Amino acid sequence: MGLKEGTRATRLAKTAGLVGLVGIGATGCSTDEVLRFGWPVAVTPQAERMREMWTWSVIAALVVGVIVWGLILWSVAFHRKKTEELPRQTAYNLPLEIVLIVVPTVIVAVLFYFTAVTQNYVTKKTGDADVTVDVIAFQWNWEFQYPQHKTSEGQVVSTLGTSTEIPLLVVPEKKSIRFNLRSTDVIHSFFVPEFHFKRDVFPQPEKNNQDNVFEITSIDRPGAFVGRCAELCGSYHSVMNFEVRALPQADWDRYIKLREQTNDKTGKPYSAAEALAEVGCEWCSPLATTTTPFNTDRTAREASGSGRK
Ligand SMILES: [Cu+2]
Repeated sequence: MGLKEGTRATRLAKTAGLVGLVGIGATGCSTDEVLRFGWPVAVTPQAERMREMWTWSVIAALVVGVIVWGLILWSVAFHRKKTEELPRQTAYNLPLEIVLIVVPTVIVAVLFYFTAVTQNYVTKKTGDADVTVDVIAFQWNWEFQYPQHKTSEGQVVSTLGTSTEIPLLVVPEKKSIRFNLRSTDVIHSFFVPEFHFKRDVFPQPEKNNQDNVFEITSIDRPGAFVGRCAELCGSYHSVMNFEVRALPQADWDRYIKLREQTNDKTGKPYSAAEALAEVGCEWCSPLATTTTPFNTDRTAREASGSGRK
């Protein structure tokens, strides 16, 4: 490489570095945000493990990407056709070919190992979670039943969404929760972005040989999070939303106790909204606030999720 080519390479590297820095700086993202590569902040240990796996996978992909882009740019910049003479040929280069087989195989094996380990952790079931929620999905809404709790009328405590009211999935923070999923019609999908997890909700899961149970070991902080149906399920799929309210332990205890009692004002068991209003923490609004049928505004959702840290 001549002197002229050397200075040209330095200049090219400097420009590329500058463009990269400006590019990253212009996004206005914090280091933490950059390392999440677009994912929301995790609120369960399972979600955090998946986020770590995601971050390292993207870094591995970027390392491979940078090497490939570098080689392409290097060839484009310094190995353009100069003469009619054929450049040195490297076909049938056995050591090189071995490297090109071994390196990708190692990369795939490492990714496979960490995927399997993470997946086993995320789908692990203990069978003795603190709280059990039966999730019933139907066109186009959700019902959340708490089989461990009965109302004053002897029925299972349940929260049912309607065409005018988005259902609230109220759960305690820092407790393990078991979700049993079931659909009464077509296939839906239970998705809370902050859990980094979705699971299809099948009709007759036993008959369809589907694992309809998953557990989270904790929701790490109190907060309000949005939930969605993530499987196209018909005309009003896009409005099939719910919201999660993770309550501090004392608030949860009061909430679930209220739901087992009769509301003197109505003469009926407390509804989810009535019980939440009675518990009265200012951030856990008794009605859906961030999920309205056609509101897809992501900033509104984040404002709610960061309501309390
Ligand atoms: Cu659905």
